[in-house]
Parts: sequence; structure tokens; C-alpha cells
Amino acid sequence: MKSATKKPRVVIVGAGMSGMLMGIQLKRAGIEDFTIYEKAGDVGGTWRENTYPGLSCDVPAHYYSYPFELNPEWTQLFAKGPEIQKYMRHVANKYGLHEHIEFGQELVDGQHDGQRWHVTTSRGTQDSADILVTACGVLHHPRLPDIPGLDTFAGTRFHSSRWPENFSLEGKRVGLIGTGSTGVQIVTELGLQGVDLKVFQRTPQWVFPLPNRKYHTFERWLLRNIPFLNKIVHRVHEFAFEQFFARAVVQPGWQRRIIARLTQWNLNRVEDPELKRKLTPSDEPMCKRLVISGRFYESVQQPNVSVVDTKIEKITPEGVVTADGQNHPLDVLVLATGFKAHDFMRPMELRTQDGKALSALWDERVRAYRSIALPGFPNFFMLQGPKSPVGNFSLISIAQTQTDYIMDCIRLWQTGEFKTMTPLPRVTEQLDQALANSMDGTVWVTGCNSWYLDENGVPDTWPSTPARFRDYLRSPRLEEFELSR
Ligand code: N01
Repeated sequence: MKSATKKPRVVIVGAGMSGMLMGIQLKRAGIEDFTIYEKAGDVGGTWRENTYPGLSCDVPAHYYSYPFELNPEWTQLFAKGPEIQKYMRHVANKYGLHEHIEFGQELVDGQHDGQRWHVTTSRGTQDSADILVTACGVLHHPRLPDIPGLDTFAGTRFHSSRWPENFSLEGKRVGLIGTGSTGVQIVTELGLQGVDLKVFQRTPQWVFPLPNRKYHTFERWLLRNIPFLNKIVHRVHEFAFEQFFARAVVQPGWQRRIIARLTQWNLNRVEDPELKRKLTPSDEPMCKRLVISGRFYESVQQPNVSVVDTKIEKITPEGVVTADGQNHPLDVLVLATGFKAHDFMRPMELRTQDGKALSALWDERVRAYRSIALPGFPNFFMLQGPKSPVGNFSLISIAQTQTDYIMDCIRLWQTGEFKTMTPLPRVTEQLDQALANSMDGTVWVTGCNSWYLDENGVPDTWPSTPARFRDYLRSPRLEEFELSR
């Protein structure tokens, strides 16, 4: 085997969970010549951006952890947002990432000249690199609802991912639009706090009842003092989530039947028949991303909470008007209306050597080579790119698979195997079509609208299990690339 002699310069975009992992992988390989450009002022990505009441991870914290930095101190099964953000900061400090991060610099532009990438940030900083990796996350471009009069609202209005700091809801009439994972978490928290809350629901969701158990101090003591136990706990959660939820979404079977029974049992806890009717979905559980909550139905039955399932007609300076002509006066309007999940790293503009733009390539349809690279864009990699698995399991494990793959490519670059690698358009098209044709049997095509679907109604996600995804990216297949040497 040739020795790795060349030292690459790498630019990473985004200091969230995936970008941090990429930086750590480079450092572990002895590569110190890299910069992470981060648009905001802190690490953590989604955990920095989202601060809404009730924010927690819907994947167990012991599983949503870097395998090399397991954390015995998690205080509950589904850790709250601030606890995860604290963990992210700890990892960034411990692994020396800060000296590599340029905060407050959004990467806006990049062009490959046949040899290297030349990039520009929002502050005008210019940089160049042998390898460019985007780690911009999936759910970070707020999707605002297309409701007439939205801008006329005279109270306080914001998207769930832009929750104002130290904002008091005391004595205020709060309206919330949207009942996805985010909306349910907010409703659960505010409802149980006694906030005067009106929930505007367009489509009811199935809610899987997993109580958010707090860990006993003795359990934490055990994990702290017997580190090997952390590995077992991590593995057990990984096994449970990958065998249960991750299989349920891609193939019919006992997992789906159990989820259907438990979500129905959970819904049966709603006592008022009219409220139960409003909250009963007509689609199959998991067609939309499964909402996990042990206390949502308890919260929504509080006297201070009401659910409005009549279509919103317009928003006025005073509040919301529904199609039945009813006025709903409000002081605060929260938009838990989700994200533009198919924008990925855009509006960043990337250009090939001959000037072709990413925006043009993706104009018709978003696609990628094995979720990770793009034809025409040499030595370019994406983390959590198109058709990456996104489901009720840990995205850290997906980022681990993808960064391992990128590190294999970088090692080949270091040994002089190639100067640039660019996936072949024909192979990319074939693989993408094969994935698009493999969606039969997945739950996402059973007849509902969700953020998993692209503008053509095709799921933009991995149609199989995380284990198969690991095989898919086991090692680079150089015959699928155009190589310059
Ligand atoms: O967004 P969503 P989300 N008028 O798109 C409604 C992740 N997450 O932010 O179903 C009225 O799921 C829309 O209605 P409908 C997780 O992956 C992770 O809740 O389209 N309503 C729906 O109810 C999750 O899946 C954690 O009919 C409108 C809601 O808004 C993903 O983020 C925590 C509307 C949007 O639901 C997104 O969840 C929280 C309109 N015009 C979230 N437009 C973690 O644990 C939209 N809606 C990491």
C-alpha cells in the first residue's frame, strides 16, 4: 500500500453535528490544514438554532452521541435541546475544533478551476482548497406558510426555529400553526405549563407513546464508572431503533403492525370524542415522520389548550380567521410549519470548471452520486445530501458512514491515486433512478404529504435500512468516477 504523503487543504461548510465530525475525522488522520466556515456564532447547528420550549431529540441521547465520545451524564432518554447543545460545545472544545472554525462566515460561492476549489464567504473572505465538504444540515431553511395576510399580523410572529430569547408568554393568547414533531413538542410543553394555546392543525399526526424517562443518579454513576456500559447502552439503542423504526419505514411487517397498535392505543387516551375525531389521522403511521411523545395527548386535553382543525382562511392584524368565519384573536403566532428540506446547501452557489452552476443542475431535480458527491464537481462531498437516510434513527451514525467514506477518498488522494475525482454522470443517473424505483413498499408512498417527498412526489430519502446504507458507502468505487492524475 502506498504511503499517504500529500497533505490536503480541506474546507468544510457548517459547524453542526456533521461538520464537527468531519473536522474530528481529519484531525484523527493527522490533517490539520482545514477550516470550517460557520455562518452563525456557535457550533451545534440545529441545536444552536432551535431553542423553542420543549425542544428535545426524538432519538435517545445515548444513541444520538458520537460513538467515540459517549456521555454518561445524559439526564433523560430524549435529552432536551440545551443539554445536547452543551454536549456539542464540549465535543468541539475537547477535540480542538475552535482553532479551525471561522464563525460568522457563510460560504456563498465556490468554483473549481480544474485543480482546486476557490471559495468566497459572505464577509468577502477568499480561500482555496483541494477538497470541499458541505455539512449544512437538512432541516434549517424555515418554510413559512402561504396564508393570505401573514405579514399583517400585529402581534409577535416567528418561526419555531427563530424563537426569541427570553420571550415570556405569560398572560398572552398564543396560536400555533403546525403539528409535526416540532409543533407537538411545543404544544406538549406550553400546554402543560398552562399557556393559553390555540393549535391550528391542518393534518393530524400519529403519535408514538415513548415516555421521556429521567435517568436515576445511580444509573449515571454506573455509566461514569464503568465506561464499557456506555458502549452497551449505545449499541442497544442503535439495535432497537435500526431494527424497529428504520425497518418499519421501508418494509411492511410486524414493526409496522406494532407501531399502528401503539399509536392507536395512545390516541384512545383522548376522552372527548370530538377532540379524538380531530386528532385521528387518515394516513398510515410513519407516512409522515413519526412523532414521538409520551405526553402530547395529556397536554392537548388541558383546559387551556384547544385544537382548531378548520382551514385557516386568512391572518389579520388581530389573529387568525378560519373558513367557518370565526375570529381567533391572538397576541403571539408561532409558525411550526417545517422546513424546505430539499434546499440542502443552497443558496450557496457552486460552479464547475466550465461555469455550470449547482442551481442549474438542481433546477429540474435534486440528485447526487450515492448521496455524497455531484457529477461535474471534482473533489466535492456533501454530508446528509440528497437521498441520505433521514428517519427515526440517529443522524450521527449516518454522518459517521459518510465521513468514513470521505476519509477513504482523502487517503487515496494523499497516496497520489488521483488529483481529482468526479462521479460519472451516467453512473449517478443510474444509481439515482434505481433508488427512485425502489420506493414501493416504503411507507412514504402510502398516500400522504410530507417533507420526505420532493416536488414530484418521490421520496428524497434512502429507501432501505441504515445497514444497507453502510454497505452502499462501504468504500469508494473508483470505476464510478472520472479521475485526473
Ligand atoms: O415540520 P413538519 P416540523 N397551513 O414539516 C403544517 C425534525 N425534528 O418542524 O401535515 C397549515 O413535520 C403541516 O401540516 P401538513 C423531524 O425530522 C427533529 O414539525 O403539511 N399548516 C405540519 O403539521 C421532523 O420531522 C427534532 O398538513 C401548515 C407542520 O406544519 C422535522 O424536523 C425535533 C401549513 C409542519 O410539520 C420537521 O418537523 C423537532 C399551512 N400553510 C423536529 N404549512 C429532533 O428531535 C405547513 N403546515 C431533532
